[in-house]
Amino acid sequence: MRVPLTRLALTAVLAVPALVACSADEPAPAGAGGGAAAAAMSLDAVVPVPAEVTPRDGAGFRLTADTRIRAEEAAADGVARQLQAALRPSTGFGLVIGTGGPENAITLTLDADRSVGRQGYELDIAADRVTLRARTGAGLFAGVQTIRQLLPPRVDADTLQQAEWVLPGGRIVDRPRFEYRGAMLDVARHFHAPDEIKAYIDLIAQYKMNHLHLHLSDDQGWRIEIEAWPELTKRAGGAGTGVDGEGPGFLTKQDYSDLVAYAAERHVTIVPEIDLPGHTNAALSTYPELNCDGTAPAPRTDTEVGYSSLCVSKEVTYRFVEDVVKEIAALTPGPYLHIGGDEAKATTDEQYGTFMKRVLPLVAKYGKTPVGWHEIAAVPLPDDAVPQYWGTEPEQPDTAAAAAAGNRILMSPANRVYLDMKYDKSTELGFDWAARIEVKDAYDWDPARRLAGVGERDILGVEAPLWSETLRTLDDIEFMAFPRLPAIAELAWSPQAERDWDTFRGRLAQQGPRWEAQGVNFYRSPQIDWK
Ligand code: NGO
Repeated sequence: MRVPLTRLALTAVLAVPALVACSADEPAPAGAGGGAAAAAMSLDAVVPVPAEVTPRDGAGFRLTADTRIRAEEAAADGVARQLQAALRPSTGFGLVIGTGGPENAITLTLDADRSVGRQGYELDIAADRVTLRARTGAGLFAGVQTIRQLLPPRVDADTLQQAEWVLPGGRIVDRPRFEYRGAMLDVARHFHAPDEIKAYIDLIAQYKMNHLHLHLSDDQGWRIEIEAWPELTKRAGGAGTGVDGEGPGFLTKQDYSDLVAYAAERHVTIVPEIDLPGHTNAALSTYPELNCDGTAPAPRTDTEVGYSSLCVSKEVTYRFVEDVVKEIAALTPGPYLHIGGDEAKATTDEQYGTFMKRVLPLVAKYGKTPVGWHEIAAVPLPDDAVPQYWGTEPEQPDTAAAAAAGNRILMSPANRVYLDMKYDKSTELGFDWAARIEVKDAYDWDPARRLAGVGERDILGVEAPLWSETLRTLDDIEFMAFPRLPAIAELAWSPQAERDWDTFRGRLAQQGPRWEAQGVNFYRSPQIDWK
């Protein structure tokens, strides 16, 4: 059942004093139950579960009005400000960023042991100080997400809260299993405005996801400004272009660059996708010359797939694709450019091969690494190309052959990680063509044992796509993503040996009050004992 909770309503609920369980000068013992504000979290309450957790008996670290944040290197400054901004509204503490001694301070420093790698961190929580070490800003940012989760859930409220702000004592050493942990948002079927995309970036980043793939074009709409082909967004981004005529809109280049910068501050890389050569009715209906017969088809807002294709035999097709790739590559500091390639059923295998043979090198020409849905593995691939497996079967020979040839694979098996699949038969939103996916289905599998011929070392990462045929609002997005997205984030970050459905259920339950504090609309799965 859908539980509609607006941000506003939740903020109001959280501000009610009756929910404040303990007085400010009477610290509650760590680990005690009771009021949401009373107990310190336990050191292993984190999602994704860290690689190594060593609790320490005795007092944790108590944040007070005098606690400072220290950034030992200039490069740690930005993350220090993010930590300050995350904790200030709810604690009401100034958390001044400065130098001075390490006592009663949270120190951020870039001198971590090499073993944490570029994305990992070490967190030491003692009674008199907290030390977060990493080798990069990304590692510090990941550690800050852990610190947030080790404070009482109401720390995530944006209004002043009364609570004991105690971090449990101990040490965490953490690093990701896979370097690429992603979410995908389809802004083509229904456009989602920059503010909604930013909200989603914040939500995924707190679970240490570091890529957001934007599906920018499809049969229904074209959602990114291309200067050389200006009618694309004028017509195919305009009124009536979302599924069922709802959800029109597009990103200007400025919007897109703002999103890229916003994401980068949160150590999230945007991966743009232009779906080619199929899923292109929006372009075909805008520019007649892209059709083999020179006639533009009517725009379409239904949810059929597999009927459209750019004309593979015309030169203008490759001028079009090159212009698009060039302009998008210029907006994209990240390494990847996704060229779709799925469900090109209106194209013969030979035409598909001809098309990809010309388009894959264009991505390289503009300095990017091509990603494509796994159908691209049917053609000869450059060494660095990344097929994204979205099937439901345990075998996909082309993808296995690509892995054997050294290409890295992005794992998105639709019956495990498609966030647009219904949870159960009562879910109003979404589809069920691949499966109904309850939280346990999303969590309880191993990416390295999912696809024949694709093992741990062949996998670049895991990505959770959210297609938007049935989604209208940010509330809809949140409802389909939570709680499955954190489950998939853990699958992609945590060592397989540390993952366990039973302990995950307990840790996930503790995220519920956090989402309530944040105003996130989530599915209260009956598989989880929500507090
Ligand atoms: C498929 C299809 C998309 C749909 C989605 C819906 C891929 C890669 N192509 O996934 O066009 O939106 O399913 O679940």
